[in-house]
Amino acid sequence: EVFSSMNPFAPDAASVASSIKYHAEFTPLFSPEKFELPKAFFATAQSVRDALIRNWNATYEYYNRVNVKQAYYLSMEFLQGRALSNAVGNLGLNSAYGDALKRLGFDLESVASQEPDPALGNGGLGRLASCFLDSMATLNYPAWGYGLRYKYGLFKQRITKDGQEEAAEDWLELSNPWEIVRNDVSYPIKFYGKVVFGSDGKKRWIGGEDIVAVAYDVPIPGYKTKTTINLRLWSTKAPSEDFDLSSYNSGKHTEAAEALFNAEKICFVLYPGDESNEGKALRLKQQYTLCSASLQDIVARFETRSGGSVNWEEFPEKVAVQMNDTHPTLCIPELMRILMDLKGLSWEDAWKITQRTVAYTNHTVLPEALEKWSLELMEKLLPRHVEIIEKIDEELVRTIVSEYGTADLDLLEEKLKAMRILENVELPSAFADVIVKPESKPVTAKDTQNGMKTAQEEEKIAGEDEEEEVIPEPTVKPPKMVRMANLAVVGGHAVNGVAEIHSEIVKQDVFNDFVQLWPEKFQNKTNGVTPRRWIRFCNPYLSDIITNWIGTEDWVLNTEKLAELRKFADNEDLQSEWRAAKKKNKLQVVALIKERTGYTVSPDAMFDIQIKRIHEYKRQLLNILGIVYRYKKMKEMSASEREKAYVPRVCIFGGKAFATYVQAKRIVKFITDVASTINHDPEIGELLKVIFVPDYNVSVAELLIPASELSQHISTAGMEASGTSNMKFSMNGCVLIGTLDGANVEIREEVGEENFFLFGAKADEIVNLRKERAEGKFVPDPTFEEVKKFVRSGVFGSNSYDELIGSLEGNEGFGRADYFLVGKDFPSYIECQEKVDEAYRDQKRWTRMSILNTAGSFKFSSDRTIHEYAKDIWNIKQVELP
Ligand code: DL6
Repeated sequence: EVFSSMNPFAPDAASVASSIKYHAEFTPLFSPEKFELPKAFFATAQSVRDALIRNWNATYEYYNRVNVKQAYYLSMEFLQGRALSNAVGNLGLNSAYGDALKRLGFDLESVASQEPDPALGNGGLGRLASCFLDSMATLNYPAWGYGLRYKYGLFKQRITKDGQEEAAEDWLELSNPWEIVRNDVSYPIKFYGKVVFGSDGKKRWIGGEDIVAVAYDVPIPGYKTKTTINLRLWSTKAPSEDFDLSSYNSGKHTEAAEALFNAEKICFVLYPGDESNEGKALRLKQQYTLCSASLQDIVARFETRSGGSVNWEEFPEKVAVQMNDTHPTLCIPELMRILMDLKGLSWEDAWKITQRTVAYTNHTVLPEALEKWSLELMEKLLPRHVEIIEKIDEELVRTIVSEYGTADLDLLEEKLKAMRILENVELPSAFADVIVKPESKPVTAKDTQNGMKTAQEEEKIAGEDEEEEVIPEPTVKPPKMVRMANLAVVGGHAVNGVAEIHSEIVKQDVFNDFVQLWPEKFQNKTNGVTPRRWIRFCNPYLSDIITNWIGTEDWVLNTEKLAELRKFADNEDLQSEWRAAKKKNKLQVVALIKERTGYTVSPDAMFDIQIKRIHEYKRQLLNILGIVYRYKKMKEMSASEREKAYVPRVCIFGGKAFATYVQAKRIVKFITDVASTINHDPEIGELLKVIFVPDYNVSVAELLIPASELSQHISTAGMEASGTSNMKFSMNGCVLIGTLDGANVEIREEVGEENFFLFGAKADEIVNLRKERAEGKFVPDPTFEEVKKFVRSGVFGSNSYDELIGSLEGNEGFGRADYFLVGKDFPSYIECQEKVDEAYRDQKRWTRMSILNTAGSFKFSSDRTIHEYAKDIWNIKQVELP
């Protein structure tokens, strides 16, 4: 038999089958005699990749030729999920691949399930980046993603009797069939060293440690288009001359390879623990590697596309750089460095170009998540960048002084404190004398030595006769820090939040001072998710129903069409088809739960799901305490009362707690303890089951979301920037219970308030509620006291959960008194859950709510979001390939 590659123009089952066989034979992953499932996956993926590469080449050949403006999306995370079904689906080759694999004795679904789920991300931010790539390609926008190729993905989560355990996720163990290593595309990256003046009078960054970033390209296909864009992931290695051959030959093997290890370890894991100084340095190295390699690559492409005549002023007309959160903020000083030190531009020109090129998306208002780096560390690691940042800070101080003047020094001081990029750092010398008020001039050790007195000393002198000697406290200087969010706001031309309410909070609270200066920079871009992966491919049963009732499959590209379902919301035929599809999806989850946890659950119970990172603000604790309360009430009833009062529920949790986030890990442990008590209680039976699905990832979400009936988005109002799983659930006909937070607000508006279960305090009440709480004015509802007491009574094992329950009360040693207001929202949550049961009992009403959720979800396609970024921030145009 002659093996040939697939015919790209007519990929029928026969040519696809021969291409798969070709790769099974010639791609040397497994021994040739074993053409079993894993090998079938690799061979199939390689064959699909051939098709992608053809389109990928055509795409960039064309972009190079017409020299279009291109957007570059820089992100530390891309949570891609499995690629095979997505690629085959986007290429429209489902039946060709399905039939071909059948001929070879396999089915597409089982082959696809062999693929490891690449977890190069942590949560919403990374998955959003991947949804954006899908939309950019689908909509034919010239775009490109840049990230890091972590050797290990986000950890594998195991659930044991002690709670969560983490293990390395070796997703590359059998290699990644999608990537193309570009050994010819590599850039030098420097750390440490020093800055000197070159003979031309320009600054030079020399010495230090040099590594190399190497490109790995992953083609990203659009849906029903030839456009295939690139996700370029950087891996790090040592320059070849760094291998110390003579040490090696003299027997010092480890020392000889030290430089290799030092370079490679940069890309070992996403978010390495950063409690140690080494951990912090490693994270900063990761961020700088991403920024430097990507910008060197972008600049090189700009130069190539410009041919012989490079006009740097045109750079922002050809390049838009989007920084996904603050992690890539070093792009700003790095682009400045490249333009000034390597391309010879003046500060003024480089600054104009940088500002016009770069934009920043904020994804969180949690103060602890707004990144700051120690100036000392940064000075060591990136000395040239610190000089540039200092100058940007100085220019900013000049702007603030000219805006606010020196008449009201208190006001000026307040503004400088809030807005400066450098924190706890003396004012640049040009301003020191102008602004510092005599009485607030910080007292330094030198001052006291020179005879100046501290305030305490002055007081002591005044009351010398009556008071005992007061020993002045030594002044501990707060650490000097670089505030990356401030740098991102100053250095970029646009700043956007990710949902309406979040963008308002960004404007009114987090960056309010900057809004006064530059109101035109601030925007909202409500997140979205790709309807390809998140309905069409993960929920084929529902997709077929939608297509049949709307009469076209166009909704996959034009989600506005989903609104047409509204007119059929009460149609009994649609309703029964809708329920049947949900049931089929639930059956798949029943099997998943059995396989992963050993528990058997009923597909007739309501599937109530909360899947997201485990975080106190997301309030998994509120959910599980609600379940505990329900359980307690059930136990107080007779069997018949119980059945009348409650709808059977399977409460499903999934999510990972960051390895060093102790409280989040306690929450995981508590959920699994509650699960094991309730699930083994014969009195309760199928009325209530609690499941923690271990190792939650994109593939698990693709199964759970289509099967969901109720999903929980119950963060403390004002704390969830947007949420994106809320969008995925709603699209899949799931009804949401939630607070007025993030994108919940807009989802509720779109699907109708009667189709959303709302509870809890509102964002603008939170500050006061916390204040009252701290002042001891909060009177907990009896239901809350009751549930806490029940937990402490030992029903869920010998653990007293002091740290968890204590955190809700502010007991000494357990942190801020119920900072996330679980106690405050508990009664309204319980009441709302009763309304959920009541609605679910009426299946017609429930199905109507479910249909109206799908129908109202059209706004939340990432296609809409990407159109908005393209128009309002990037200024790029759609370019269809000829
Ligand atoms: O914008 C994507 C996603 C939002 O949907 C979530 O609400 C938000 O929590 C998440 N933010 C982050 C940033 N974390 N940090 N640091 O993941 O972004």
